[in-house]
Amino acid sequence: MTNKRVLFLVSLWCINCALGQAKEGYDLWLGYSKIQDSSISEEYLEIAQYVYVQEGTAVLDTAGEELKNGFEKLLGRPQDFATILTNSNTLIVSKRENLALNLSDRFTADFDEIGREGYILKSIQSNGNSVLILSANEDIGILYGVFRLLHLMQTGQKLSSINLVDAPKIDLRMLNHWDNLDRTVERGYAGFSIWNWQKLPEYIDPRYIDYARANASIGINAVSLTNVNANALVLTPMYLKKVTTLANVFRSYGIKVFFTARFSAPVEIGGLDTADPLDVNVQEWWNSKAKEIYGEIPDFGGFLVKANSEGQPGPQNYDRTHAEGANMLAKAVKPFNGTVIWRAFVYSEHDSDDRAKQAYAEFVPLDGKFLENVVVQTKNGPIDFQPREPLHPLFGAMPNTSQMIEFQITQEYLGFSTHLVFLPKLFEEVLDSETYRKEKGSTVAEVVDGTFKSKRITGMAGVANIGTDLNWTGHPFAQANWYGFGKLAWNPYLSSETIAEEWLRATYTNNPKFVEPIREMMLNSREAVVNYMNPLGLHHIFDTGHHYGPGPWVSELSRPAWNPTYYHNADVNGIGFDRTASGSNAIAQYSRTLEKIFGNLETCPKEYLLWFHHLPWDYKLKNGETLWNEMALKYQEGVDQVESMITTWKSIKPYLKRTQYEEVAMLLTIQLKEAKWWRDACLLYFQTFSKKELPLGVDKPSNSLDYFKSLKFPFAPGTRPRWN
Ligand code: BDP
Repeated sequence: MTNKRVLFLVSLWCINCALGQAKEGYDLWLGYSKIQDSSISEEYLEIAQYVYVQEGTAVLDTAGEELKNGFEKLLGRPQDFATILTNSNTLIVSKRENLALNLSDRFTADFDEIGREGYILKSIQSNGNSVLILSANEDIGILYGVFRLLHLMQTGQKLSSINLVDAPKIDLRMLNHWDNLDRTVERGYAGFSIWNWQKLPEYIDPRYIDYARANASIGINAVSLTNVNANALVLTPMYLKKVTTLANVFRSYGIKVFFTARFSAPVEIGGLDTADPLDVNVQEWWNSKAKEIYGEIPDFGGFLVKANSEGQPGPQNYDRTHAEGANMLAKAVKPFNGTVIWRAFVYSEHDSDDRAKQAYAEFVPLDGKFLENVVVQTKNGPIDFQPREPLHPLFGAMPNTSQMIEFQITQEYLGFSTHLVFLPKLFEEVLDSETYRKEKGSTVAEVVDGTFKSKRITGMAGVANIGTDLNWTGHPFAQANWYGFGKLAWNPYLSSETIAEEWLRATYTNNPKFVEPIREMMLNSREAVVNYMNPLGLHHIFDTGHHYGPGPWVSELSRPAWNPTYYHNADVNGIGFDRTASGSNAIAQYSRTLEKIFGNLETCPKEYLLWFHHLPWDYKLKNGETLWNEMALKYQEGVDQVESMITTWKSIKPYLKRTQYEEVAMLLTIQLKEAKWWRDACLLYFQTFSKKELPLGVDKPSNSLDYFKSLKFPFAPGTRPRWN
């Protein structure tokens, strides 16, 4: 072959590659590739000889279109949709009120159970025909049911004997975008914001529709569009028009729009000289702002507010409480059924008390003081979305307040969009955690879904990992975190294993030779990242500002709580944050049972050891290792786990397209490099205190501590300029 020809072929291959890659991942879990197993598609065709879909409202029409599109792709040919019921095998997609009486009466109990958003999917026999019924009380239930049906088909499930009744356990299932109006995304690692503010309201990017579809398919019913470090401009008429357009797009998918309200907006854009929540002019300003918004968006969800934390303005600027601030906004949106989501992620850099204690100290005294349409949104752990944290002590500690949980789907502290980390494993661990606020029924999931104490509003929010990247989330496996978040918000008792399996099958293939090993790899990936970043309860030892990579040595920032050294407290005597009675006594914020468990070295889970205790380097763990050795071995284990992820990924190469395979293979290479970086940098640094050799089995560091300290990343993505 001539050189020219080789060159030509190579470039052709590259172009093909690029084209393949360009599209890879955009469809998320909704690719609906044609069912290969003909016995399965024949079953589906047999069941749905006719399809009757109720039409007539925006949401029902969306459901019909989704069904058509899904059927066509999965079955490989367009399906006839009948407008009248026929006497043959039929799929009936119809609301309860539109079903024949004999059918709707048959399922009365189910209909009573599924509420506004649930659905039933049942296969029955009627006049010698088999009828598959998808029904719901409301339009949105039909849409959710359609997505479920398509998912079942996509994953090859039998429908002939299906008997399914499903409804969400949580009311507000919400994404929080930390998107700025200039389209940068705070802690975003997947490109720019998908909200094209400049071209809105006239230009409706088709992405908005695809985004809404994806969300509806996993039950997400609310989105907050803007960064919690808010810009008041979103409240101005120009931006409200843009928001209105988005709300109009999302409405057909059952999604409500919220945005963040900057507490000082009355001053910044309203011309007032105060934002004091007890000032009548301020109250009136917000009342009329709410009226203006609801005039444009009658189903506007409400405001999400970060106040008096990390420099954001809030009621405390005027010596008012969080409740007074939240209630003022709540009164403004109340006439329109709006909700105020008030964040409990509150700490002051001027407060020298343990940062882990500040939210509880601030909010518990306010229990019962918030108006009915206020929900307090609490992060899963008391510090800040670390690879592992114990549950936040606020869960179950505010029985008279609606309280929702906030997870972070974007991987600020878990390897950005480079590391493969399956977060539902983390979410599940938190949701399953016992608060012990009652004898039974007080896990975090039970607090969040209102089992613990019934609440006016229940909710779960996830900080979105979505951006303009072609595959939406940067890392293709980060899509699983968006997917899994939605699934758990719908049902917080689902297992991460089920979620991983569902996602893999919908996204890649049903082939068990692929699904089984990769499911295991996903399930282990979260523990791997904990091991190579923050083992044994270490936390917040990230490099400052951007949080990219290790920075346990950072100590020079002006406030103690901004410095990693504050969190690990390493010295020649040992390491860890003493949060027992001899230290900050943060354990006293938990129930008595948890206080005892965490406070006692005999019972404190190894995973939280250094979160709650400061221990000598040669402290003996239950497995016989010294603390120093165990820490070093854990760092090594994390690296080994990434090595074995790579081996697993190599083994499934035959089941994927080359581009799909290569993309993850390349990312795993970076993940391994960074896992080693974490191990080496942290161990070298902690070794300056422990003064001990690395135990057998731990690789020698590849570089010096000075080298690791010298690394600087001024352009790390997602950075927030002023805060660490
Ligand atoms: C931290 C982020 C910061 C956010 C803050 C928050 O580093 O960018 O503004 O949380 O949740 O995780 O308000």
